Amino acid sequence: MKRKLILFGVLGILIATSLSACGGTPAPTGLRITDVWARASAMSTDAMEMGGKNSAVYMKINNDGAADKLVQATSTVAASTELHTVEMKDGVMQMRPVEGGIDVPARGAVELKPGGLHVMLIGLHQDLKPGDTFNLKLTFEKAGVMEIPVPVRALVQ
Ligand SMILES: [Cu+2]
Repeated sequence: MKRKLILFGVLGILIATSLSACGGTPAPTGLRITDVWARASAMSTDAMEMGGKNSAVYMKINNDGAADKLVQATSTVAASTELHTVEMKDGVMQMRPVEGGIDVPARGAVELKPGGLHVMLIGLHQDLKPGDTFNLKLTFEKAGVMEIPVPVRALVQ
């Protein structure tokens, strides 16, 4: 009888130790961002005349865990940073803000690429030149905030 009690006691300590070990570090999110790049900004006077320079960031969000959602992106290189998608309207490709965020499927991936989903940089404070790098903060519904470096690449025509 006494031996059983001691055994349970040891078990209790083991469980308590493993629980506190888990509590000390953030849970692994399972999100991996790959293939990140931003389009180099156009240096033409046309862009200036149209009220400022814009650019876009593309990436692949890989998810090894449960479903999540990209709800916000922020950066210091532009006046505003929005999540956009592209859709066909009256035969014309148009982009618009994504409502409610970009879904990241469980054990899957979502790709932000030219002609589709993208992070829009509106009103650049500086030219984005090939070879430059800037930071982008991504806020996910479950995983929280992730800050990633974004390399700038020339637009491939
Ligand atoms: Cu856009």
